[in-house]
Amino acid sequence: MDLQSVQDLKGVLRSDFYHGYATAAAQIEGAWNKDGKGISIWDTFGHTPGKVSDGSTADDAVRSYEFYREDVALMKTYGVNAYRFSIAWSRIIPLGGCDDPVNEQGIQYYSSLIDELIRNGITPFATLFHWDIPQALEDRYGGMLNQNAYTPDFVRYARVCFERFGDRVKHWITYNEPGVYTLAGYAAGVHAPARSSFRERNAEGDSSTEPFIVAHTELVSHGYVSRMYREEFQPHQKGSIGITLHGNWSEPWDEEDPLDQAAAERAREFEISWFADPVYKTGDYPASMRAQLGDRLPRFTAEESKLVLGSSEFYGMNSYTTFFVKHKTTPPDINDHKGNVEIHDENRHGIPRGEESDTPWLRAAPEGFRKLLNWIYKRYQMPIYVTENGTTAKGEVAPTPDVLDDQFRIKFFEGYVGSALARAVKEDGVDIRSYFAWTFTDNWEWAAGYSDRFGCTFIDFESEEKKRYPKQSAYYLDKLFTHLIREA
Ligand code: GBH
Repeated sequence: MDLQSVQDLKGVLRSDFYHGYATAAAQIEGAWNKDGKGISIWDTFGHTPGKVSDGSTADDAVRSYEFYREDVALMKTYGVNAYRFSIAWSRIIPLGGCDDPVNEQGIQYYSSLIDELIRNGITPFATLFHWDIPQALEDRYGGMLNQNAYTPDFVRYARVCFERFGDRVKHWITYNEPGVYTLAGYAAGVHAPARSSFRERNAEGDSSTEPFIVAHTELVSHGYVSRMYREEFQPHQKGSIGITLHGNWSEPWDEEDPLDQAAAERAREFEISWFADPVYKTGDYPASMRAQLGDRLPRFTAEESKLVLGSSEFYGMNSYTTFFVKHKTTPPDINDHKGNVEIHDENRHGIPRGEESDTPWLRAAPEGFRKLLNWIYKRYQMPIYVTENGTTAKGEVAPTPDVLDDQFRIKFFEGYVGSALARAVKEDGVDIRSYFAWTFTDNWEWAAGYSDRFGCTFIDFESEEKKRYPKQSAYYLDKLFTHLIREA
């Protein structure tokens, strides 16, 4: 666990750099129907047989709803100065709608969590939406498929959060990975609300249209919430507001082939610029998407475009891995949302995209992360807040000394933070202001259930109290950031 490879990087990160862990309410809280909480689409999903690979639900998850004080104390021993959590909409407004009642017990929970963080010198970053829309809104009008009905409900929910927490929360994120929400939920149909064109999997849905409609709703409603915050709250609360986008690095399969280079750029645009161009660059979708999707891609009205462009005060970035991308010679499938490309694990020379984790899509590829930081910074010219990055590791099944000494994860962080991120700042001049590791503890990894362990803390899910066991990577990150961050 030495810092050999980063010796030359002492103090390269700004003295006010934020580092800590990111989590999501539905993955950690448990208490799914306690203290007045309404059910979310993820409660429904977890309770539907056959949806989650290990058959589990998030009913208890890691019980952070009860153990948040102990968790903050543990986090403090990990040396963090910030924590990114999400608020469960259905705890705040159980039925979700703009005329539905507020649940004071839900408010109380987040208020106590925020106080506990601040008492411990940990800066709260709050995400309003990390995929858990109240089920009642899905039932009432189809959730985000209905932009006009949905938008006032999301705006009112955000208003309640700003009113009740904004005196203490100064970093707001409207949406976590709007692209993953829509693609996994409405294109692949493997996440809630489980809609797609594929009838063997989902009873309803249309993968060729719905993902683009839902994405449009997310962008426009984000725009309204951001405007409200900046007009009504920011002048006295003095916080900032933005959105967090997902994105992996797309590397050409054959780096010499202009068609593969173009395919990789197109893949980045479909994955990232779909959201980032409207918000940071043009107020519209990328031309490559319009060319392939035509009228299936919604159009921004002039008013929407103006609202969305400039609506995020920083670039919230989640990234995990790299893929090789090869051009196709056949026309795009109606359900394609990746830019009509082939995705590969190896490039033309047979070089793999990275070392395998315990999660099929995720391979350790720090160099791709550095390239992506550069690509985003160059295209969008915004300060970057890395809001998620992390990994699973093979063989983490019990809290044995070997497993807790998680060298694979340590090596992952050494590469992604110690090499890629710190060098992107020092040598490439990228403006990076935070790093949140995914994640604090093992948790409920959505449709993968409890099998994919992303935590820097091992959880014994069999035990009643979901016992926590620190992994060495948590202490490594502490040492690493102490070294990298400039002293004030
Ligand atoms: C993030 O999504 C989420 O914000 C977080 O909640 C989650 O726990 C974390 O990452 C780890 O997964 O199975 O081949 O169809 C990351 C983006 C998008 C990655 C969906 C996995 C499914 C690929 N994820 N993707 S596949």
